[in-house]
Amino acid sequence: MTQINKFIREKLDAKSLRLLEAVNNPSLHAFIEDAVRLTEPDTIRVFSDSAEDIALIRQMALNGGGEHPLKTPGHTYHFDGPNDQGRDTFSTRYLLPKDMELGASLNSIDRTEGLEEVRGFLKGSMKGKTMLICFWCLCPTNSDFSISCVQITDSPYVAHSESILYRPGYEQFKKLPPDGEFFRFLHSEGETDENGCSIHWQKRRVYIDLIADTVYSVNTQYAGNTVGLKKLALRLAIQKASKEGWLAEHMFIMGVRGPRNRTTYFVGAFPSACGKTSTAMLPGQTIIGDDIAYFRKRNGRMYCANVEQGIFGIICDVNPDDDPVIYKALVTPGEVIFGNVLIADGKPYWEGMGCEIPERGINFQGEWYKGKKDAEGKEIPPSHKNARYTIRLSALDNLDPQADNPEGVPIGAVIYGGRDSDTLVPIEQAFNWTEGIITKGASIESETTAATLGQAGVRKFNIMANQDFVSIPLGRYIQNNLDFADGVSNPPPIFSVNYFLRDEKNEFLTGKLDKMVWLLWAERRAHNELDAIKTPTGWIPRYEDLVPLFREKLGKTYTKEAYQKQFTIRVDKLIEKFDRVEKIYRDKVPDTPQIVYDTFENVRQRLRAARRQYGPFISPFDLTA
Ligand code: GTP
Ligand code: SPV
Ligand code: MN
Repeated sequence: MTQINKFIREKLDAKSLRLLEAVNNPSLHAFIEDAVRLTEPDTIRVFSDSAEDIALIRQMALNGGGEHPLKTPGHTYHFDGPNDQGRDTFSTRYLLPKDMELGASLNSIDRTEGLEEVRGFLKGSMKGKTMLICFWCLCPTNSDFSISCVQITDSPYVAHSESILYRPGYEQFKKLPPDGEFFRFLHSEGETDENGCSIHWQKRRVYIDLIADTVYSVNTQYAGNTVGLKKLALRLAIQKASKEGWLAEHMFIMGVRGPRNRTTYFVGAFPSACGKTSTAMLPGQTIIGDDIAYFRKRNGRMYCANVEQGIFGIICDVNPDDDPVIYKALVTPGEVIFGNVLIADGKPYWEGMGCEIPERGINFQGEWYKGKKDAEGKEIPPSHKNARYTIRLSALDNLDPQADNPEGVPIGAVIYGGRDSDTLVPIEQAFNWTEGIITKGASIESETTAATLGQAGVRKFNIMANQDFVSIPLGRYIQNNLDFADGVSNPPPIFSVNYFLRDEKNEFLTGKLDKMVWLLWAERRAHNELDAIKTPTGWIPRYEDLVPLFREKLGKTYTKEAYQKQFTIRVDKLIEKFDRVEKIYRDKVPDTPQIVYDTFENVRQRLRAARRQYGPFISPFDLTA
């Protein structure tokens, strides 16, 4: 039994003391002691994995801890302040020691200076409050994927979110050797206003200490800035993975159903608010995860596991037609947290839900009525574009039976997507792993969304859709992805997808459920069951292979005109894209592997040759001929 320092003991109830004493880990105790001295809570509560403790966290969230009940049993709602509605990529920084180099494209601050600043903001931040200490696990427990974590927070909402999103980790933590590695998260919402929202959002900081596996987060509540195990842990995991030879990715994992009841596991990376959840929740398929995946190699095969056990998903345009599976889960009794939606009469409402929205209610900025304007004269929407729900995967009908397998599942195909209005076709298969990683993953550009603070709709480079979370030099990150296929006898095919292509009238060229057809086509390609059309940048579907999929799976007639518009190769746009991306590597990524430049040049040469033969727009029908 570990001796707990007297000044901490005095703040603990008997059960919490017992739980802490049972963990024999000096660095855990040192981390807690430091956090207590720094934030000065009145009381401290420690939670185990028991159902009783998990229920208590939820109860604390409802007793003034950031959540309120709704009419549907199990449903609650939470608001983040008007200036705290997305990830703050500006104030999220790596604490950079003097001898570490991350390159110009990663946001950092000198470690000594940053620690002083963030710890200054945390000083005394829990006075008069209860500190919660929770233990969770990234990925299934008892697996080579598992990483133990401790979260310290003064927000029961944050702890409750984690209890939904992550596997309990107290028992596993007890089994860690005394010098075992674990991730540490310290969060304080700071002072809050009458609505329970952080007042000092201008002093919001999320600082990542890579050498101590610790993340500090202060004066914020939005889960992307506070829930340690989500994107804060992803940043720590990418560095750990790089040292140990595995990968940590911003990816969903799903089972795609092929012919003869076959299941092929797909992983897919899309920037925030660009389609991971909507893809993983496609009707008729099964979900394993929707946001973060770890990859490991075993016996010449690639495996992946879901880091989470829940979804923190966007609740905008979720309706019975476009997202039937998600919609059903959100109107069924059970544990759901609704964040930043409109509340009226004890019910949640959001934009694009497919029914009438009340003209009054409360939302993220307080009382709301239709036509209400903000300080800048802009009309306030009823629910925020980045409003979110938090739900356990076990509440869904479409959970894959392998979701909690500690071995993970074999990776059958990889897809990379982005919000691209004018360049990429809806789906294309790369010629091989190396070209796929470089021309699909490492070349993603995507228009920004409400998931991060700042202007939306700006085209931005986003390597593997993981740009915001990469914590190693980008060149090394690409090399790690390339090397991951070493020793793999048959690496999975890599595809690019684009759900956001528009026509000259700015209308989307594809419907929201069309992605099912692209995936089912890719599933057959992964098993070498269909031929495809060769373009300068990869393989695209033949018209005749898509027609039956549209008819059988979506009950739609797929016209030649639609196909031609969607799959026309926009040669000049593609050349411009690779020019833009190459410039970023040349200007900002000094450790870019030479093969990246060579591949860009090869692909551009193929594009130029095709332009000479066919002109700047190539119809897919011309290529078949
Ligand atoms: P994060 O949770 O932020 O990582 O996002 P995500 O990648 O899981 O994004 P999600 O699937 O929730 O989609 C985000 C937005 O894209 C939603 O508002 C969807 O309605 C919209 N969306 C998804 N698929 C399509 C599509 O095929 N077409 C169009 N036009 N919009 C789509
Ligand atoms: C994202 O922004 O990619 C999300 C939501 O998945 S957050 O929790 O903010 O990271
Ligand atoms: Mn995400």
